[in-house]
Amino acid sequence: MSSVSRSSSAKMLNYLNYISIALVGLAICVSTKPEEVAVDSLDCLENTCTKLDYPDSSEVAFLTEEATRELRAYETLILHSSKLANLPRKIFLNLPQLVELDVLECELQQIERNCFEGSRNLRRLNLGGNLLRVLDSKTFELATQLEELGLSDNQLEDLPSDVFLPLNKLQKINLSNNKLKTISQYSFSKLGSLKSINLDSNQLREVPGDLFKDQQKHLTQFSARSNQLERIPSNIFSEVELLLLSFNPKLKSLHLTANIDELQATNCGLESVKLDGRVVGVQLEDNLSLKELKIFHPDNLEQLYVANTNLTRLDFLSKASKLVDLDVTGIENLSDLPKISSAKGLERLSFTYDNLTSDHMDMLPRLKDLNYLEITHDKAREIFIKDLDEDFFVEEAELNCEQLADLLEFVELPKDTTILEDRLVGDPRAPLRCGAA
Ligand SMILES: *[C@@H]1O[C@H](CO)[C@@H](O)[C@H](O)[C@H]1NC(C)=O
Ligand SMILES: *[C@@H]1O[C@H](CO)[C@@H](O)[C@H](O)[C@H]1NC(C)=O
Ligand SMILES: *[C@@H]1O[C@H](CO)[C@@H](O)[C@H](O)[C@H]1NC(C)=O
Ligand SMILES: *[C@@H]1O[C@H](CO)[C@@H](O)[C@H](O)[C@H]1NC(C)=O
Ligand SMILES: CC(=O)N[C@H]1CO[C@H](CO)[C@@H](O)[C@@H]1O
Repeated sequence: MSSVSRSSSAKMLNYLNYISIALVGLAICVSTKPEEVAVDSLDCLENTCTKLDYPDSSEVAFLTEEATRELRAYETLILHSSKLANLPRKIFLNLPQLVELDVLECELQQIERNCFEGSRNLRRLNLGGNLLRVLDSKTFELATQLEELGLSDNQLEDLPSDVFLPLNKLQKINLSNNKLKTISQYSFSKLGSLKSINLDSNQLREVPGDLFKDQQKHLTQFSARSNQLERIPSNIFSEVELLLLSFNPKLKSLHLTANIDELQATNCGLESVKLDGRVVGVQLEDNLSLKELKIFHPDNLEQLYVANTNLTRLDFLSKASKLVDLDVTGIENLSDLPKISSAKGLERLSFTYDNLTSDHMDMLPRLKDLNYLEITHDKAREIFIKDLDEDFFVEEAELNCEQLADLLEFVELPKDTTILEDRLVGDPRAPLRCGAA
C-alpha cells in the first residue's frame, strides 16, 4: 500500500516538472517569434544607412526589395545609429552580393538564424557595440562563409560551446569588451583556419588547456588582456606570433612551452615567468613582484623589456647574442647587467644608474651598435642618441622634438625628458626638453 502511494507521489512530481518545463519552453517560443514589419525605404548615404527605428524586441524589421534596390551595387552594407532590437530579416535574400555587413551601435539584442539566409558571399560580419547578451547555438548556422566575426563591445556573458562550429572558414574573431566569465574548451573546435582571437576586457579566470586544440599549428594572435586570469596552461599553444596577456592582476606565474614571436604580459601580478620555446620579443615591464625570469632559448631573443620588476638575475643575457633592445630601468638590484656585453648588436639600452650598476659602465664602449641609451638616475632621465645620420645631426642643426620623435620611431618619449646630444661637451646649446606632452 505504502509503495503505491510513494510511486503515485513520484508521478505527481514528474507531472509538476513536466508542466514547468512546458511553460519555460513556451516562454522561449513567444520571445523568439517577433512580429515582422516591412521597411519600404531606407535612409542611406551610399551604403551607410541610419535611423532605422525598431527598438521593441517583439518586432523585427524586414527589408523589402524596394528598400534595398539602391544597395545592390555595394559589397558592404553599414547600419548604424539605429535602434534594432532584432537583426533585420532578408538582408541577404535581397542583397546576396554582400561581402561585409556592419551593424554598429544599433542596440541589437537578438539575431535570428534565418537572417543569414542567402548570405553566400558574406565573409565579414561586425556586430560591435550592441546589446547582445545571449546567442543561440544555431545563430550562425547559415553564415558558413564568414572569415571575420566582430562581437566586441556587447554584453555577452556566456557562449554556447557550438555557436561558432559552422564557421569553418573563420580566421578572426573579436569578443573583446564583453562579460564572459568562462569559455568552453570546445568554443573554437574544428575551426582550422582561425588565426586571431581577441578576448580582451572580459572576466575570464581561466582558459581551458584544450581551447586551441584545432589551431595548434599556428596562431597569429591571441589576446586576453584585462581579464582575471589566474593561470594559463603551459602547453595551450605550440606556435603563436603575438600573445597579449597584460593587465591580468591575478596572474602570478606564467610557464609556456610555445614558440612565441612576441609576448606582452605587463602590469600583471607576475612573480615567475618561464619560457621554454623560441621567443623573439618579451615585454614584462611593470610587474613589481617579478623575481624569476627563465628564458631557455635566449639565442633568438631580440627585445626584452623588464623595467620596474624585482629581478636580480638575468643570467641568460650572456647567451642573448641577437639582442637589439633591452630595457631594465627601475630594477634596483640587478647584478647581471655586465653580461649584455655579449649582445654585440645591442642598439637600444635603458637602465637605472645607481651604486650597483656604476661599477659596470666599462661594458658600454663594447656595444658598438648602441645608438639609443636611456639612463635613469635619481628619478631624472637622460637619453643619449648616437650620431646616426650626419645630415640630420649637423652641429648647427636646430633639432626639434618632432624630428627626434621621427628618428626614434617606436620609442615613446617619456614626459618631460631631457635630451643631451652625445657631442654635448662644450656645446653651448641647452638640453632639449621633449615629452609625450
Ligand atoms: C577588437 O575590437 C576592439 C574594440 O572594438 C578593437 O579596439 C580592436 O582593435 C579589435 N581587435 C581586432 C584584432 O580586431
Ligand atoms: C622584491 O624582492 C625582495 C627581496 O627578494 C622582497 O623583499 C620584496 O618584497 C620584493 N618586492 C615585491 C614588490 O614583491
Ligand atoms: C636591494 O638590495 C638592498 C641591499 O642588498 C636591499 O636593502 C634592498 O631591499 C633590495 N631591494 C629590493 C627591491 O630587493
Ligand atoms: C652611493 O654612492 C655615493 C657616493 O659614492 C654615496 O654617497 C651613497 O651613500 C651611496 N648610496 C647608497 C644607497 O649606497
Ligand atoms: C598585481 C600586481 O602586483 N601588479 C603590480 C605590477 O606592477 C605594477 C607597476 O609596476 C603595479 O602597479 C602593480 O600593482
